[in-house]
Amino acid sequence: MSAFPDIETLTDAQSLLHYGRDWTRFWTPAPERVVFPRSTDDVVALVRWAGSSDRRLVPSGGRTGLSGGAVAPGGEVVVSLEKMRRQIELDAVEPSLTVEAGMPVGEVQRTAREAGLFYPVDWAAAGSSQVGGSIATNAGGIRVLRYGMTRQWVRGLVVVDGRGQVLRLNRGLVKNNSGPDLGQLMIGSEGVLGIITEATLALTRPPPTQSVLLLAFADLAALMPALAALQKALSLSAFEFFDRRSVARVEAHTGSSFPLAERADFHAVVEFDDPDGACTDAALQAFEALVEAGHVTDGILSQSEAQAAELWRWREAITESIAPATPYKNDLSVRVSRVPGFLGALEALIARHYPEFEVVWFGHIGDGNLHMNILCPEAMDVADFRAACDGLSPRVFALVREYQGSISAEHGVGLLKRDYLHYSRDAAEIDALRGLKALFDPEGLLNPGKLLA
Ligand code: 2HG
Ligand code: ZN
Repeated sequence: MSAFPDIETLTDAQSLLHYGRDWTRFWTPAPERVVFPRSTDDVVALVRWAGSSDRRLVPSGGRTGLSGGAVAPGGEVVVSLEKMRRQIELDAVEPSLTVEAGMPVGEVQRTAREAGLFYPVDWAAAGSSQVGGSIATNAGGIRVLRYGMTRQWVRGLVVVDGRGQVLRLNRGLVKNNSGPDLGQLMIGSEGVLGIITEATLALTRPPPTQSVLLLAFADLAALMPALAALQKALSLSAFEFFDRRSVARVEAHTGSSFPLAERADFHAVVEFDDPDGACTDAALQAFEALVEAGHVTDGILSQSEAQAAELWRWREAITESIAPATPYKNDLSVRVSRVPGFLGALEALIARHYPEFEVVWFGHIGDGNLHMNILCPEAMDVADFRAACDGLSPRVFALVREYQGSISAEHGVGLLKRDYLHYSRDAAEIDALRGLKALFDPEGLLNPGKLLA
């Protein structure tokens, strides 16, 4: 057994609780200790120590995950990257930014902005999430419609795998066709193959001023024709929908009142390029055409950046507004055009089997990604609620399979979805994933129990 390396460590109960969990609340955190490496070499030393002393490591970023991917429920050692948050290089020509993995994504966005550039991957928790975690979970967010997911923006990675090897992957290159891209394998691997310690992220030019339309739809079927029409008329950066219950929850939580006179079953926040108001007329025409076609019943167009931000709040504040009701989250995807049929089928399923459940629907409908949050009834014990939802999950995932979708569009598999992976990945794929695990982490030191059983 090798000696524990000289690395800052915490073992007090409060730290174990704080660093031992993410935003999920279904598992009790019970790590042995929390360690704070300051370099890639420190991480190598930790992996080697874990191998020789029968310890398991849970890589930990901002812990804003929603699938239990960063939870340490079984005496693991939490490896927090938060002390590794240095900027390594800003290259304004490429343009790209190389940072240590513990830098918050919000700081990447700010650094890019200050250099007259833009890091476009964005989601409500971006400010507190960290680069390493966002890559390990291939974070998506609200502008995937235009910019894609984190995967598209990673130009290079430094990873310490479960053998204690340092992999320097792609080294910031734009073009590199020298065989399969191992960096892409690490993206979305949820810390089971390696611990990301550095990343080179591509940046882009900032978009022009954005305007926002808040729309109320006549019915579910209206969503797709509206998306198609708006995509034709405008250059969209987001098309985010939410239902009537989302509005009620945000109103109750924030105390604001919904700005549309007409409250519908389904709404969307639609963001588009509008440099100096040049696209305002096109937006209004598209809106009127949608009203005439009977798809849209009401709407508002933002008149200022401040108002655009206010309209966005109706979408962005949903997660925090429903959090007190211990939501059981499902983050599902199907092909974009199949969303209305899929949502209708899910609603029918829940109404039939669990009529007492309140389900809040919202998500990135322009990407085919639905967030289905089942709220715990006030009178119900959380453990009973969890058990009931676990009973529902196989039925939900059977529908996902029928629609050839994914059981996790963006939140990852973690502990929450691990036992359901086979609903959206077939046996041959899961077998290949196990092969990768055996290759990069033969002793199973990294993030045990996540993604793969
Ligand atoms: C979002 O889209 C996040 O706001 C969170 O992915 C979704 O709370 C959720 O279910
Ligand atoms: Zn989301």
